[in-house]
Amino acid sequence: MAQYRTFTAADAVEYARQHAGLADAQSLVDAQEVGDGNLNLVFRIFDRQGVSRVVVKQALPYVRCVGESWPLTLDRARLEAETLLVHGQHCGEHTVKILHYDAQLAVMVMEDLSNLHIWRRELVQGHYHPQAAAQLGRYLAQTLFYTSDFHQHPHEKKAQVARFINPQMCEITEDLFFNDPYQQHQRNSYPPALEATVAALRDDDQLRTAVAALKHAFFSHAEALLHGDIHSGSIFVGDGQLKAIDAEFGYYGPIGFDVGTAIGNLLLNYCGLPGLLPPREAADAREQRLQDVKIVWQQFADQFLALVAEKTRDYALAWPGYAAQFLQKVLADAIGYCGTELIRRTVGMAHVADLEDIADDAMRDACIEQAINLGKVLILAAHHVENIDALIARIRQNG
Ligand code: SR1
Ligand code: MG
Repeated sequence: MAQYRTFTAADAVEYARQHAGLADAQSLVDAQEVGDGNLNLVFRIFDRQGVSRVVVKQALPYVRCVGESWPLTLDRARLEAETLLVHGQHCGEHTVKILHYDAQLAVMVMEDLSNLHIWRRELVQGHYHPQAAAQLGRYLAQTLFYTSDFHQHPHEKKAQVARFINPQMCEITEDLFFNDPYQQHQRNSYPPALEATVAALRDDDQLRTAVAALKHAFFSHAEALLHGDIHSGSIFVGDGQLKAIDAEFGYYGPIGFDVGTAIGNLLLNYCGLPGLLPPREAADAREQRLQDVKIVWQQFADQFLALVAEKTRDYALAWPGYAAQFLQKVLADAIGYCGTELIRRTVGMAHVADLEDIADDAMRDACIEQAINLGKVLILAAHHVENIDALIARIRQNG
């Protein structure tokens, strides 16, 4: 069994030659490290013609963007590969293909997606991909239904919950989403001009109670195998396609967390657009984002309900009307988690280009403040929003 070592570019090429399953494996000659996320090494592997053929991703034993002072489990590579393999079984068209993985080396070989684009970069540049929202809704419905109690046998479900226990990665989310932004913490980072806005989060009793409930559900509601970090930087789009990547935060958690994270990142873009694009284009793109939010939810909910009607195996959960009631709870959860994503991406340590790329300081601060305030409104209103149209109306009122 190979012992862990950090890959060089040459190691990555050799590994891809051995494990990518390519008929012309020896034509792989070069690697470029392209990882721009917070955690891992990512190599694109090229053949003699300079064509990018596969991707080799390796987990480092620490958080890349911080360094060795923040150690992090290598088991996240296994969890990522296995989450993507399960999601690929249930929604192959929207999940990156894993060709090989090795838990000891914390490495995986994946299909090359360089014909597609990271969705966040497209949204920041004002490039619209009209198919993406519906496809994301489908990915969420398929992966979350088939791994839930609506479909899995109770014994199998419990075995899967155990297989995907992911304490260290969950702890990052538990801290970054639900703790840091609501206290003074050295990891936080936000414009000094917004000190009063951020201090108000710490002092808001109703908000803190609602955030506690969201964290409690994140700890304890093992509803389905989540992606766990399904933001627009974890999604490739283009050519009429959408593919989810980067599932190292995968675990059994509340379905609304994935739905809320996805919607939250569309709303981060919505908040940033006035600072990213000229006024007219920004206004049009903001309307598109609101439509995207609506489509993600509707596709998710319609397809989840259809799957329940057709394929639910559990006698009690198949009772007519139960699934609709459950989805009402998922909507409330999703709105709450969406709010926490808006706040943690603006006040906490991990920021997004949708706001950071705004060149004008005053405009950037104004957009960030809007995102914080919208996040707060959504967390507080989550249980009082009846349906997706009411959610869109709330967003319009507050943004
Ligand atoms: C320390 S990791 C910070 C963030 O980066 C990842 O992409 C996750 O979103 C995590 O919360
Ligand atoms: Mg990631």
